[in-house]
Amino acid sequence: MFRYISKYVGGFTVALCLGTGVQAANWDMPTPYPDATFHTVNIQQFAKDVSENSGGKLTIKVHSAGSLFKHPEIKNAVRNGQVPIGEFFLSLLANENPAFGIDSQPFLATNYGDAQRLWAAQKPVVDRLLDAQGLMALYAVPWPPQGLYTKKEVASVADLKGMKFRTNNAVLEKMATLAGAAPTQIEVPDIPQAFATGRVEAMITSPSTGANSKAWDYLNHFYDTQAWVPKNIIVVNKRAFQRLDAKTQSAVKQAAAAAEKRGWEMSKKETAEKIAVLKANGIKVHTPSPELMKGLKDIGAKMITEWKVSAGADGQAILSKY
Ligand code: PCA
Repeated sequence: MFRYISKYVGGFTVALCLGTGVQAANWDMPTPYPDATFHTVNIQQFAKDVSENSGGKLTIKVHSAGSLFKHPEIKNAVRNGQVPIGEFFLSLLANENPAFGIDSQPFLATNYGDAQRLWAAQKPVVDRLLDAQGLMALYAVPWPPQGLYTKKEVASVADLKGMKFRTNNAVLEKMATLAGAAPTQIEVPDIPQAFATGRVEAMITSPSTGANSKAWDYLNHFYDTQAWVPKNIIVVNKRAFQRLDAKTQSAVKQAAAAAEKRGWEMSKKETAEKIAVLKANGIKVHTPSPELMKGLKDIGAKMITEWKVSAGADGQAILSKY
């Protein structure tokens, strides 16, 4: 005969299974992205692996599409212990410290090999900055290379002038501003509505997000600029992690390592697959004109020069290692 009691400790539920001495934890995990997103699919597998690896001692319930916490709140929710674990777009933290935003700098790392090297250079700094906030990174997975989506055809950066431009962090906001566009921050689940109501008319994102947001319903062109390869990161609250017994901790770490490996492979596969989906649904997929590429790269060059100044010694350490 077992009696279960549930106790709300620091924002998450710990179920005590009395009579066996077994203590199981249930973690709620917010993510900003919808269920069909490959990152979310990967997280569901991660959660399953954690449960299996830990012999059921830890279960993770994924709350997708910003349903538990909105994207901008997720990091602090984990930091404050409102939830023990969460996912967010790493470069969303660029306004906190430029080191978080290096993977969203236009044309610095534009393919998976470079993205991997950049992550190796960036990780020690990210780990240290997160540690100081009581957080620990479990793993990071990139989105496919970022391309430009527009309603109207675009031959050069001059054509972006005045366009209402959807952004997802301060780095892209800067880029849009330098291009003469009018940036508006919009979360992924809100993209279709923002286009449909005319709040925006262009965006830079992956083939994944374009296809999953059914871009063909509200725009016509995709320019395969392969401009950067930004990452999502999964972080835990250190105190919550330390409350797990050693075996469960290593079960989590093992599942995280597998998720990182699997996620990078999923991302690589997504690129061609989702470009094909865009095409099949009538989006015109363009190789960007040399003029458009030159204009975007000039903006990238300007941004990295400014980034170096603002990122200081950490920035220098990342770039010289990269
Ligand atoms: N999709 C997310 C992050 C980058 C991407 O490809 C977004 O558009 O916000």
